[in-house]
Amino acid sequence: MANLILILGDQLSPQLSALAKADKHQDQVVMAEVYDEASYTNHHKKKLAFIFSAMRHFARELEQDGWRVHYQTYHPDNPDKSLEAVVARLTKELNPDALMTTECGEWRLHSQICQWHESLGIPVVIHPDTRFVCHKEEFAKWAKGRKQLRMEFFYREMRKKTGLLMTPDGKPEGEQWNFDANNRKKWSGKPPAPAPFRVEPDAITRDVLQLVNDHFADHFGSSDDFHFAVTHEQAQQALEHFIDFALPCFGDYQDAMSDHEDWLFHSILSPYLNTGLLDPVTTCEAVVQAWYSGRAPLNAVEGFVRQIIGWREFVRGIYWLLMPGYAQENRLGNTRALPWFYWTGDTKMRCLHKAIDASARNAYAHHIQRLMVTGNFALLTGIKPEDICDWYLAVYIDAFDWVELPNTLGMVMHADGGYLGSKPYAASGKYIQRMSDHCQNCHYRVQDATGDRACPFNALYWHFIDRHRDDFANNPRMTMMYRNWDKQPEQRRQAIISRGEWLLEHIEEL
Ligand code: FAD
Ligand code: DLZ
Repeated sequence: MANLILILGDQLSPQLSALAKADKHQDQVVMAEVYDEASYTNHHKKKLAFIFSAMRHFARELEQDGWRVHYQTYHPDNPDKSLEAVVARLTKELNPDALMTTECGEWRLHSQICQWHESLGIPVVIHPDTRFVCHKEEFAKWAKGRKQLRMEFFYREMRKKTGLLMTPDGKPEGEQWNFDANNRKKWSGKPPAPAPFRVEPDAITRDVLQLVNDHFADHFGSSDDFHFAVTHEQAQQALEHFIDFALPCFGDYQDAMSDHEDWLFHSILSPYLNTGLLDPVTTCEAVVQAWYSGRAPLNAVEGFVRQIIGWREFVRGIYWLLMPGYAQENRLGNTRALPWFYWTGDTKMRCLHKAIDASARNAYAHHIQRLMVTGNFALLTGIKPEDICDWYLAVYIDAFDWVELPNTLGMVMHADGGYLGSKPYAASGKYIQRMSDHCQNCHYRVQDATGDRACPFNALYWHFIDRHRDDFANNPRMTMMYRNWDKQPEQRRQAIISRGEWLLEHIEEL
């Protein structure tokens, strides 16, 4: 036997570099559902079901394509509880020349795999992950010597590199790089939001759902009504569904939130992009084609492309540039534990209840719910970065450390001192009122900052601004906030701070 080819649960791409280098007539693929990967966080039940089912479907596709695949299905009594144990046993049994794999998407496992040659006693060859536009080294080169890293400038480089939305003479289509200013409409129910793409579970997915319910019953969320794609073909259909039904309004309502609709006009493609069921560049190409053929406006198409070749690549670059130290960052010195209602949704704050409830049912909440509701509350109340990062890693179907950590620790918590955002995304209840209809159905009154029924976001916002004066008062993008705060009569400021103190002391009761 020649080599073992290890494929991880988020590496389900036929073009995976480790496969491209392998010989299907000699080498043997290894895939394994293992306890260690299934339990490093309290993964949502739907996330576990999605990954296991997609892994099983991919293993079957590889076999149909002529590969020999050793596949371990999950069972709590399996003696091999880690990927290393599975590979070690096969190394003893099959005596391969080497283990080949593609670089892993997170530091935890990557640093383990880098040591495996010692325990296995054979070479471990790690191929680069070619499923991203920007390689790690290229990002490091781009970042070198820059005082500040800004997504917008990185994004322009990626537009030039891919040619996406570029004219033949090298200019951005529409004569603008970024149409974000057009993407901030409130949604009032019209046009109606499309139903999300659905796949009814087949026999493999039904088996996996049973397994998850039997062995991971204590994990977060519900496995009911599982409807995610689990194959490349289905993921491609999900992309087409998005282009046909949601993309035309994606830009306009990208920042909107609704009391009645979980998915709005979002693509719900992140689980497929992050596990290899969809390729990011071909996905963007299909979306750009919709603009060229007049099926979607430029603000929607540019906004979508920016999220993928801009934000998605940018956060990955930052992750690999700054790990492992990045995960320890806590520049705002937060110490508060995550309130229990993040796990139950049991809070009178309507926007938080809705975002957490959707997360528990769907293993999904859209970006603005993550950033401006659950994220904003964690920022304002000073939750420990490790607690809130672990929550996001657990509850979302698309959550993998390389993308979750920079978004949470950097973009939301500003715990990295500003790598991901030039100012914290802190907002009062006014923002939530402007972008949603949650406040109409809330126990609290968004127009009030003090009093028992005042929206907690209001006093917490000013409390945050006040207590972090040393951190932000010199930030030019925050000057206006400090000016507004300092203009308030002393008595009012005192009342708001007292309300803020009370809220922080009674956080579990909100
Ligand atoms: P759409 O709104 O349709 O956007 C299209 C695509 O753009 C997404 O599928 C995604 O691939 C990409 N994208 C958009 N924004 C970002 C971003 N900020 N970073 C990276 N990619 C982006 N995304 C993840 O894929 N995994 C995570 O674990 C994750 N954790 C997050 C945690 C927090 C606190 C925040 C604020 C954002 C997080 N995001 C994460 C980014 C974003 O919220 C999700 O990618 C998006 O909500 C997925 O839904 P969608 O596919 O419908 O996205
Ligand atoms: C997330 C995940 C889960 C839940 N289970 C497995 C598994 O059993 N086997 C596996 O190979 N991969 C799994 N994964 C994905 C890995 O944790 C993933 O490769 C890392 O998070 C790196 O991004």
